[in-house]
Amino acid sequence: MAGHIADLIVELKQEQTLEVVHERTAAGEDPLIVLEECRQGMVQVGQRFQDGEYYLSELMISGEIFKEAMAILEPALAQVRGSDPVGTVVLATMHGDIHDLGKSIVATLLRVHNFEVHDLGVNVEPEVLVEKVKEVDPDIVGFSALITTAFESTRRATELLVQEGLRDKLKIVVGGGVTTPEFGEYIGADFHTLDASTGVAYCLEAVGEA
Ligand code: B12
Repeated sequence: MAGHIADLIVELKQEQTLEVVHERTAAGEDPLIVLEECRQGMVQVGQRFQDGEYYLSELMISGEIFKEAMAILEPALAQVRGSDPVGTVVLATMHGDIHDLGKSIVATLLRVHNFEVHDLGVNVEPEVLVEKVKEVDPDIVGFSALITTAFESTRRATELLVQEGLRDKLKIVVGGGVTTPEFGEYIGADFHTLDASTGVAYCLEAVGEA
């Protein structure tokens, strides 16, 4: 039933959500459709939080449900992938920011489109990101930012990439609820979006796959 999973996530029904995700995936349904319904559920939870209807505890529970649903979907998503990676992406949420749901969606979609993804997680120090870039030589660095206090560490990371002579070898993409095109310009990103699919389309174009 369309929208069913989104409703279950909004109602914080953990067991039922995971059961439905499992059943629909096992029945051979396109995992991207199931993923999209989970994403919609999270968007609605975010809306309720902003409307003052939900509090942090509800956010945390829904975040857990979302992550567990992604873990169930992962094997099915792996099957829709090809074998040779089309490019390499380093993803991070920088120091001061622990939000990672949007980044996880981006990581999943990039993997579905056959990118090799190095997800450094949350609260990442700029130096750690730069070390990873040196190690894996990515085509793209993706930043996720959900809280304004992490804006400076995100900018610092791009400054460090410039200082280390790494900036010209890659594209920088940024997304996340509180970001704007102006923030993208502020940190010197090549592309800004609030939509994971648009971000993936840009990455495919950047590696000549679009
Ligand atoms: C869920 C949530 C949480 C959860 C996070 C769980 C987790 N594991 O991530 C919890 C409860 C832990 C949490 C904690 C806090 N939160 Co909070 N949280 C949210 C909330 C409601 C939703 C965020 C979310 O996950 N949205 C759903 C995802 C799917 O959307 P998204 O991240 O935007 O991602 C999409 C796109 O932007 C894009 N995208 C994202 N990243 C990237 C990266 C790339 C490269 C690309 C291409 C695309 C892309 O793709 C995604 C899908 O399309 C937002 C409100 C909101 N409306 O954004 C507040 C919000 C972000 N939180 C906020 C705050 C203040 C906090 C706390 C400080 C609260 C507190 N008082 O303790 C702490 C943060 C501590 C910290 N240092 O980070 C504020 C930030 C305000 C600001 N201007 O800075 C917000 C905006 C709420 C508000 N209106 O006040 N939060």
